[in-house]
Amino acid sequence: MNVIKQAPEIMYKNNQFCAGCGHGITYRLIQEAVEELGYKDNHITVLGVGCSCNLNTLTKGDKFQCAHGRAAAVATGMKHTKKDTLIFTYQGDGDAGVIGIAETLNAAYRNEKITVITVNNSNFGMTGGQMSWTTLPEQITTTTPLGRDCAQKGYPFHLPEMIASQFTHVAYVARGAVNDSKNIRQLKKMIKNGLEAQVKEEGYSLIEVLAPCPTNWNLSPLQSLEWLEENMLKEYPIGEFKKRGV
Ligand SMILES: Cc1ncc(C[n+]2csc(CCOP(=O)(O)OP(=O)(O)O)c2C)c(N)n1
Ligand code: SF4
Repeated sequence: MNVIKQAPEIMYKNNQFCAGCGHGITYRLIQEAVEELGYKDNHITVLGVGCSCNLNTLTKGDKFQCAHGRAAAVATGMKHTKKDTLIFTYQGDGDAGVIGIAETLNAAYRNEKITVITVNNSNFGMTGGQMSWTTLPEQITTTTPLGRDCAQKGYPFHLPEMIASQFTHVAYVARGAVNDSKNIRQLKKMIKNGLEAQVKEEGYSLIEVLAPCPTNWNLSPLQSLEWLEENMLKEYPIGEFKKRGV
């Protein structure tokens, strides 16, 4: 039988994500883009803390596990010493936004030639589904059991829009989603664009990925995709907020 398509060589075939989790498909797209750009043996995944840590057992490629929130600073240091290596962070929304916002913004402000990839599943997945800045209004989490009351607990946070509007010199900013095949194909292009912007030394790039977390949403994998489409896509529109070369 002819092989039409297979997982990137540098991925292990097993993973430790929950059924229906969006992390696995996201990281597969990243690794496909890395291989297509010719960086299979010359890249470093800079890992945040959260369910993203499961990548420690998912990829054979080089990776570095940071303290919570510090990935953009670590990636910056790496890039300054290894200019020819493709260096990207892989972080949750809690990691890149809530706890790591200083690092994420400082790297964008300086237009560091790194790529930040952050998975927005609207909660702190690894620690049991607590509220994140990205939690939707009225969304039930373990720390908002009656639903997020924004007047008391703040409003949803839009990281790509913030970076693109405040740091207009950065190279590329986008938000994609993994809820259906059309969006998955579009996300792959976004990820490749962001990584290519780094390869061509255009500057900082950031891609946010809307992804399901069935375990903490208390939904089945299928219901999670529907919930993402009906709720998250409205609050967090997908698209390119800073295109390359503009
Ligand atoms: C300094 C510090 N504070 C808190 C924690 C606990 N902690 C571990 S993962 C996590 C949240 C991760 O959420 P997110 O970044 O959204 O990733 P997800 O697990 O949802 O993919 C927290 C608060 C920690 N490890 N270190
Ligand atoms: S808790 Fe959520 S984010 Fe973490 S592996 Fe499970 S589904 Fe994925």
